Amino acid sequence: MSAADVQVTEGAELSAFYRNLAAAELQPLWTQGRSLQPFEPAPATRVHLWSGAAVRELAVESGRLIGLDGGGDRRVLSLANPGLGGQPYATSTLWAAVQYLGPRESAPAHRHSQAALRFVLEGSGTWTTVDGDACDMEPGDLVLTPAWTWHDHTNGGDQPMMWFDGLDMPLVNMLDAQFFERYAADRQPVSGHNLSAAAYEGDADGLADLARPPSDEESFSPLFVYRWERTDRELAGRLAVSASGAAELDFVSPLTGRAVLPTLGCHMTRLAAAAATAPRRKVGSSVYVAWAGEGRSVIDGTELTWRAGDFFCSPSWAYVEHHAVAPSDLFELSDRPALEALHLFRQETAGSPQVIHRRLGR
Ligand code: 1HN
Repeated sequence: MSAADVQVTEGAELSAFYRNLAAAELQPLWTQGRSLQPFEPAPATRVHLWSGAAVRELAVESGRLIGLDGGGDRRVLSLANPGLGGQPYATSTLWAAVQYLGPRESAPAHRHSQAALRFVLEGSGTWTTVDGDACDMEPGDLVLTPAWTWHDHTNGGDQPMMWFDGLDMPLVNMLDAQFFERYAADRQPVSGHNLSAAAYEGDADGLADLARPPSDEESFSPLFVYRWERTDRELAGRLAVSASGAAELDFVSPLTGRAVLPTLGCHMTRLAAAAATAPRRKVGSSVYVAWAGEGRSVIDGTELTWRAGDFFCSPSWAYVEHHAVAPSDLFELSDRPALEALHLFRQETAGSPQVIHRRLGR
């Protein structure tokens, strides 16, 4: 028997072996390459920017064309990352969307395992009721609807209302941990207005790093609304004493000093004109709302040019640096608390700005 014959025999034997593996629903590790164990995160999430003007126009159109009674409970347009194969997710772990609620409309009460938060973009006269607490929503306010809290939105005014929705939906769904329940009536009873704000809205509570040690008792912040007026004041105070022209804060529970929700973190960056943040990378993804100003961000070598109203995202382990052209505020939603809880979080800062190899945006 020649060497060639042996190889043919081995080849046929191996082919049969691989067929038998497949038939037995087994897969060998040795054919997978590095895809299962990359040397560092290799996210499918792509760096992407959604024009705020374009999103706004389509959200307004959805208000004209789509009723709230047509199923879905909410009139929501999700930011769909082009790297995620048509899934309605902004990143592999974060749902991000714009919700439109017309004058005198209300979105019915429900609850779900997925935790949610809102960053109000425009409008007035609307409140979100969270477990009986009717929280007024004004532009720049952050409103929490933690996992399994009843919530409904009511627009009692004459203006349309738009806000940014962030949910941990991809993460909770991938863990097969999602439950959903409709409330028996359209709206839940209101036990009072702005109750959590009255109880917990101390001067800088929930915005500063608190001296009090974290407690394990609460999984989410008991303060459901973080008013823009306080956020703005706190950022202004920090910027006034900042040598770099950048001021940052985390939104935290006034009770524990921990992130507002166990799975979702919120951060705000204020930049003076011409100021920049150092290139930083972290495990986990983020979605940014350009709340004020204009500037550019470099993410993994891609430069995004943004102005107030735009949305963009960063994948896990991508270097991110922000440069302001005009005085700017960036709201950031991230999955950081989930990664920290699982002891998977890492971050690092680079010494020099990134080399730009691609430009996206305006
Ligand atoms: C939800 O409950 C809201 O309450 C918004 O406003 C968006 C997206 C998916 C699932 C539930 C809301 C949502 C959502």
